[in-house]
Amino acid sequence: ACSSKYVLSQMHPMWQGPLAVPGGDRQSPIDIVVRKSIFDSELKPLVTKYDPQTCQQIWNNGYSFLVEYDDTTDKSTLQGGPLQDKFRLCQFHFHWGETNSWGSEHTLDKRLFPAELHLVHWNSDKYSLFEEAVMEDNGLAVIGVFLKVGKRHEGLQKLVDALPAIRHKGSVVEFTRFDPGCLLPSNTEDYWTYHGSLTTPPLTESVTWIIMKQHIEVSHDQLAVFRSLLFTSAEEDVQKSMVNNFRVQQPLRGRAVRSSFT
Ligand code: BO1
Ligand code: ZN
Repeated sequence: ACSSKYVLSQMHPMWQGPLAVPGGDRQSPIDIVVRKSIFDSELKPLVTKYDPQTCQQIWNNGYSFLVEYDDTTDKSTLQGGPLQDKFRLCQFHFHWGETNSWGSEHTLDKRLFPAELHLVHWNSDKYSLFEEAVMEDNGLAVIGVFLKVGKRHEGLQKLVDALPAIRHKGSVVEFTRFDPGCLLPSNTEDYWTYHGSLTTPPLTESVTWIIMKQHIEVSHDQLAVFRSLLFTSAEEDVQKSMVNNFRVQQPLRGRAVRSSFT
């Protein structure tokens, strides 16, 4: 076994260089092998209480676009499911591919989806800031939702309409009154859960992942607008399309993936 607390992660084309990251035994994303997941009757339905008034801004961070929420109070929270504590929403973002054949970070029996939504929450019962929670075992909870190509998603369209204003890395615009609950599938009772990590630096192993069984549908045109974003800033002379912003799959290393359904 590796005795060092730190391992060198693989070089990632979008990261600045190789990074020393904690652990290595519970990294994300993973392939969910459906027939190996373990039904747990103790897993409760998710309880999301999202206040659209806490929505603040949307920005291009050079890796994805982030919709950020005011997380100074418990106004937008996640409870229940596999969680003992209350978690506060701080942001959501997506990962997607250059075509509809891939783009998700998690996979189901090796099946790829064109995109994946991540709703990021931190434990406000135990910690007072994201920065504190991100270092801790039970610090974060991220909901993952797969996107499939089909009919246009009405809720997503308000977001899509804001994207041309944040085409370049580093651009930010005000974005308010967006209810993140509109991006959840109708059935939030069925999900898989496992212990993992953030999928971009700092890659800390602080995340309870909750992956929804039901996907949401978005149109090809809506995903095309995601792909019109840029990894590059306005100052750079060679523009790079923001596509394939997902991490490669990580080994399960004996972890259990539990399901809330049979
Ligand atoms: S993900 O959901 O595993 N893809 C993921 C990966 C990285 C972060 C969040 C979620 N990073 C952090 C940044 C912080 C920032 C926070 C909330 O997101 O490291 O600086 O405050 O936006
Ligand atoms: Zn993510």
